[in-house]
Amino acid sequence: MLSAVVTLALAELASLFVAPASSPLFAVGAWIVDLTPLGFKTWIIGLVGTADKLVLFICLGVLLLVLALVTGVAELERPPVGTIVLVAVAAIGALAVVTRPSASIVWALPTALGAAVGVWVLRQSIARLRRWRESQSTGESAAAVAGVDRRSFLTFVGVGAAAALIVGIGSQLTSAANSAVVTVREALHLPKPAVPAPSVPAGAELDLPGLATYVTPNAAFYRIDTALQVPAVNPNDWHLRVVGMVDRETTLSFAELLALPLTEHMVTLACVSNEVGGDLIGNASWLGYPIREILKRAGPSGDADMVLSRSADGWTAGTPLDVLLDPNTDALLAVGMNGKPLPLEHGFPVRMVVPGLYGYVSATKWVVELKLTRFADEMGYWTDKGWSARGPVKTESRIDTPRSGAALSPGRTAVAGVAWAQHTGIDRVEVRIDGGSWQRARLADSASADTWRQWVLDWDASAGDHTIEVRATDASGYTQTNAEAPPVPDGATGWHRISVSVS
Ligand SMILES: Nc1nc2c(c(=O)[nH]1)N[C@H]1C(S)=C(S)[C@@H](COP(=O)(O)O)O[C@H]1N2
Ligand SMILES: [Mo]
Repeated sequence: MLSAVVTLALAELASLFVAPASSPLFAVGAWIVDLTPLGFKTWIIGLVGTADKLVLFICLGVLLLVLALVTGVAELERPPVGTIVLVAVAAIGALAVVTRPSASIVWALPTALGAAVGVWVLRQSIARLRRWRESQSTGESAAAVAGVDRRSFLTFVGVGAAAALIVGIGSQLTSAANSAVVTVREALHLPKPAVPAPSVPAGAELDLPGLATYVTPNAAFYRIDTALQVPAVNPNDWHLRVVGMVDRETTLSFAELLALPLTEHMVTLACVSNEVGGDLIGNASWLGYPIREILKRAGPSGDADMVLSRSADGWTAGTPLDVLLDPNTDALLAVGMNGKPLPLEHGFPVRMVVPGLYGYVSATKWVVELKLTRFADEMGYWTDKGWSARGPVKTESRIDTPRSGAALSPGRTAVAGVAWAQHTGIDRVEVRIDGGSWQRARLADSASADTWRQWVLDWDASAGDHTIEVRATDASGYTQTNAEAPPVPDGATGWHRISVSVS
């Protein structure tokens, strides 16, 4: 176990100097995610939700512990089998690293260095263990020698483990907190928008306890992505390439992007994986440049119907070209979120935000390439994994307060929540108690049709157990269906329903 920890710690340390993504632990994690059959992945995520990455690393840790035990016992009983096992496991790690998107062969160095020292530690500690065992079994020179050999082994292991843990944890903290990108982000001043967002009407925020705030603070904004390590993209090195079916390929640097007249626009972003009543949705003000203007510079071919956007870590989304070119849709290449540069986990330095489409087909974080292509020719990351190629956001509503299962006192109770139909707008929200008649809730204001709206209904709660249901109707006249569908393949449907007891 000591040599396993030493191997990993040194690989972490070396990866700070080579590339953050050259850490074998994270590369193997990403590999496992890629190789896990879809059905199993969906089942696990259904069980543990957004704790999936934590669960992955715990499983990886247990697997490594078992492999380490095998290595140690094998080296003690049948040398050099342990060494061979360690080198083989490290070789798998190195292979995982060099097959990551945009990896180079140099990325294998941290794993190789870690494994080399790991093997040395393995042999040293096993030699000491063996000496201790032999001095015990021969018994001739009495307990004194055995005591010396025992101390020699335990000191080596103890000091080695402490050093490895300090190096490993220190490297992790360094890569997380002290990375150049964090520093650059903190020093960054975003320009004022040339087209500021219309001020949020005072009536947009009902300010009720338990109700999601109209604007979601950055720190509370849901996060969904496939990145085990947040990609570190330095804005000074960032370029967006527009390629594929275009008249002329173009590139844009971060400085060029910031010099353009930026627009600010409030958009509610939603995840297709959101269950009815779920919280994978948030509303923020985004600062950015219209994607349509960037595309126009490159001159998209009339035959193209999709933009395949790609992130620094190789993730892709396929967005309908007509949505991106629509002059009435503020699809942005965003640099700011609620007045701050994008947080690292939300796509720093640049991401896409497209009103009306689920994130998996539109909201590429750490975006570095837009490729004009056709739905018939290419597909985004989730499209061959059971999700549909197109993902317009479905009209939905959610009850935030009271919470399901709440114990209430009789009398006036605010039933409140949010409803959304991005880019169409919410027209009406209705609530019914115990399957009775639908009652119209009071709608709060909103900045535009691209955001959710809060709603509230005053309910005179009587003693007993009650069911509360909600449904929304959007500006196109469509009323939410009660037919229940799971998130796969294009978003959940059904009415959000909660139970409360009043006494
Ligand atoms: N690079 C990258 N961008 C991505 C994803 C991803 O996995 N990788 N996930 C998408 C999905 S599925 C959603 S719902 C949104 C979530 O954005 P957020 O994490 O900022 O809330 O990001 C999108 N952009
Ligand atoms: Mo998503």
